[in-house]
Amino acid sequence: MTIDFPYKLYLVTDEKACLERDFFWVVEEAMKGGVDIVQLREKKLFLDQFIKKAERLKVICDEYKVPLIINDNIEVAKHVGAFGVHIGQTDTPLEQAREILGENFPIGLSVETFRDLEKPNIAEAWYLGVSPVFSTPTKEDTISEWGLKGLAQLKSITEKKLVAIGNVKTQNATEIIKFGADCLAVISGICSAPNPAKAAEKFRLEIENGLRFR
Ligand code: TZP
Ligand code: MG
Repeated sequence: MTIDFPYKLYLVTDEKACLERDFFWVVEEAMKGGVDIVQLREKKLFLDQFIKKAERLKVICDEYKVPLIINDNIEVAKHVGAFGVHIGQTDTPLEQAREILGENFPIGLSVETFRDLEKPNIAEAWYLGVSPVFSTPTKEDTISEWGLKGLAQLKSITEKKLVAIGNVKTQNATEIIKFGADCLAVISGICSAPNPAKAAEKFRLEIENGLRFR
């Protein structure tokens, strides 16, 4: 997998986290503020609704030239012509996803433990989601967290780009970058912010700060 991963601020969507505001407005504001990659993450929608939402989001992402990634669902990703998919350790296995999607389709993969890195075909991953870097109320079924030390260790053993997710806030963003994350993935820090565009701008600044130490 040799597709470039130059992205720095990754919005992972969650309708609930948007706090009654229009979902598409929140995502668009986030892109105006500097989000440069978006993942549609839907756990409860029926397939037809999932596809409709993905199609509408794709139009907006295309306007901003921001790649759209679909969480978990390979069929939806293919159907709407998404840029890529993101899979976790309990989703379709990477090798199977690769077989379905073909050689050059970007597939992001979450890793939760060092053991996940030993699995065959890890080389097939487009990037690694460091999941969770910190535990978070947004996702309650995680068992442990990588922490900054774990993140730094990961960085030292893999060449893959690392996307940190889990309680990533503007307050800890610089630190997470300093410890080895190449990109920050955020749900509530942007979706629930009073001003999602401003929040994204602040994240971009903090990321730039962190990169100066690398
Ligand atoms: N995977 C690991 S943590 C997480 C996901 C989807 C949730 C991140 O949400 P937040 O609100 O940015 O902590
Ligand atoms: Mg998943």
